[in-house]
Amino acid sequence: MSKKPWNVGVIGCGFMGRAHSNAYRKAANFFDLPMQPVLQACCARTATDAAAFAERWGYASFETDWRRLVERKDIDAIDICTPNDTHREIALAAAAAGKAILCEKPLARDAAEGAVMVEAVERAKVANTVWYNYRRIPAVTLAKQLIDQGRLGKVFHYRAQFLQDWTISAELPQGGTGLWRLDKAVAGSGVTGDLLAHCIDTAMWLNGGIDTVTAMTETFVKERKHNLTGKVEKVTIDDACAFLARFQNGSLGLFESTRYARGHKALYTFEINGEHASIRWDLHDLHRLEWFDHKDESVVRGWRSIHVTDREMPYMSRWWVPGLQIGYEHSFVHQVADFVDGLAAGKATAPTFRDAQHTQHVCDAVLKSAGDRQWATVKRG
Ligand code: SOE
Repeated sequence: MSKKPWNVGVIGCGFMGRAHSNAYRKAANFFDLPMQPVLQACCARTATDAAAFAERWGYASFETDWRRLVERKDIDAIDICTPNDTHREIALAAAAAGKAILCEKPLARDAAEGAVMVEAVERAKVANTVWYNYRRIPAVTLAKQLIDQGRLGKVFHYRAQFLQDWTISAELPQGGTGLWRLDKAVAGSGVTGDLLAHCIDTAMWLNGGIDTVTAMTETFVKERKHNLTGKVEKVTIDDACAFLARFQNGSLGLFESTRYARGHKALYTFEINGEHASIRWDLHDLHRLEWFDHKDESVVRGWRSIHVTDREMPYMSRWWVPGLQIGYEHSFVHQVADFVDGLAAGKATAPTFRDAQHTQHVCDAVLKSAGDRQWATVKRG
């Protein structure tokens, strides 16, 4: 290996452990990275799971205690892919050990936890990022470029939805491996922190900060068997959440998320309406960006569907040839590539913990507003 190795320790071997491992393996094959990501160690609770994951993904070693992994001298970066209630403790230990930290979204269960994490990484001066991966889908990055070029003009409306349908059955239990997202003690919230956090991150990246919100939430199934206690317990997460927002640039936001939209598995969509043009994106068709430009000649004016595969488009010169699209997994590869480039250049890679903390503040305001049935102001910092 001619490049300097960059040794990664991944904690958590579930869905995101797989998505990130795949990204570390591929990033240097497709991008000219200044360092070579190395799958140095993974960590799961049991030796059987950790060994199987290490074998499948090609990790050099494994641990069953994340503290041991964080203390290891041969690890440069810690990747936190565990449930939300563990993010804070692992991040604090990793910062104290001087490791770079890549944390799965949301940063924390709430802004109070997030604040401690931001303080820890900034005090330790360790590189940090949060995996809000949708920013790095080429069509979404292209939307950012078009907006930053001023092509939309003044923005009036921002609309986003993230719809799923996997918790409709009342027989589905809550808690434990695979279902911790339904357990408020572990997840912090329901769709607000899990799904709307993505929408909020993208929205503030594309359209700037949010000042105030008014929200409503609902928990449709009130009780579920808890996998850890075996008892039927109250469900305290939000199954669905909708909110209105006022952006700092004067535009109006409309956000909706639910796990009860029968027929939708992961329908993340956003639409932005500006003075001159509009943009629309849909995760189910993620390689396309819909674009309407009022400057077009009226007889041919209409929504066009841009197939985001040309070499001039974000990230695409690294992949195949024009016309051949990429998908969900590549957003993670892009984040690894950007993070390693940033590390070598001594630059932060967004979204940092501090960026992600802005999203925590919006989520907190949304949940407060729903509880109080009143508008809530989003805290800063
Ligand atoms: C939930 O089903 C989930 O996996 C989220 O946790 C992810 O962040 C989202 O990208 C897809 O849906």
